Amino acid sequence: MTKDFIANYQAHTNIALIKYWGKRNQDLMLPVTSSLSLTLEAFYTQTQVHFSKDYDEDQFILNDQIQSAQERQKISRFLNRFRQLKNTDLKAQVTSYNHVPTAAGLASSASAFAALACSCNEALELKLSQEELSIMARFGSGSASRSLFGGFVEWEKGQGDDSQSSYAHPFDEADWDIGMIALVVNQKAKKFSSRQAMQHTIETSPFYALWAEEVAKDLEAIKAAIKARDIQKIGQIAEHNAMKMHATMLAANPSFSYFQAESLKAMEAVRQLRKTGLTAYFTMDAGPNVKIICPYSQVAAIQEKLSQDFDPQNIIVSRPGPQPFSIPLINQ
Ligand code: 2P0
Repeated sequence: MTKDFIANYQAHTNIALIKYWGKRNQDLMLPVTSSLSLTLEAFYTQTQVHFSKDYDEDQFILNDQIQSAQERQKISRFLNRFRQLKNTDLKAQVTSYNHVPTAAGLASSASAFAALACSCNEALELKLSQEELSIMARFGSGSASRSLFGGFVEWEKGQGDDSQSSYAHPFDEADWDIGMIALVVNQKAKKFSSRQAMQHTIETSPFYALWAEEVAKDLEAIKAAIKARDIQKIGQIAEHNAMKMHATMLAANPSFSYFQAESLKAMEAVRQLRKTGLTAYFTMDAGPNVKIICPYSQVAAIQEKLSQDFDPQNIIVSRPGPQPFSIPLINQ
């Protein structure tokens, strides 16, 4: 009799302080630069995978909704990599819950593919290391490679076309006074995927060549600042790095931007917070929402000030988050 293989994992999202923007090899999902992120406690995905001879085809259920054929195919391609390692053709049911508050409008592909990779590893008894799982998660979504670890995480770009050389590793546990606040300015889906946007930037932006050089410098500087627990320095470097990434998009041809009027208002609000003596710096990804890096001890004061200009429901506070962990199975 064929055995069933089942596991359920929780993985947390991460926000890059030194951004990943561009692939040197799209097929192998290899990035142009290394990047560095902070895993967040407040936002996570729980994903159960169940490989069984009872399924004729893969199924993908997200937040209790059966997903489209296109979404299912993306998951199937990801599952194929694990099936190959196990030398099995068992189909699977993937049941996933995103605990990224719907209002947050934050990307969830990082936590989603990290959780799925961990569940596949355990269900199929593959015994892959965290680094090997980071490589597997990378094939789902680049940023997912970083969600295999908690705290501050560095994703190494690796060498040449060596697919196995690019993975994440923990850099610092972030078990000190640091937090992040997500300021949600728009809940609608983004206009264009980051995957297309980063490729368009590489192909058309004259600023892109500078980007890779800047990232190398920012990465060294932020690592020193993290080791020194100098949050002001960390914030300054992260804020500048994010703006340089967005500048590459403004210089693309045709140009594009994820900035919306409310994003600019949020960035200005953060600058004003600094003028009142608070320690707060912003970063922004491939969407209009703004994230604020600050000491956790200041989140209440920052929340109170921001509540004067933004809906308190749209101000979501987080501590640094953990690496993925196993959770009880969902009743079948
Ligand atoms: C990051 N972003 O480092 C950067 C900053 C967005 C801006 O990683 O094509 O969804 O699946 O590798 O990981 C978003 O890109 O893109 C992202 P793919 P992904 O967090």
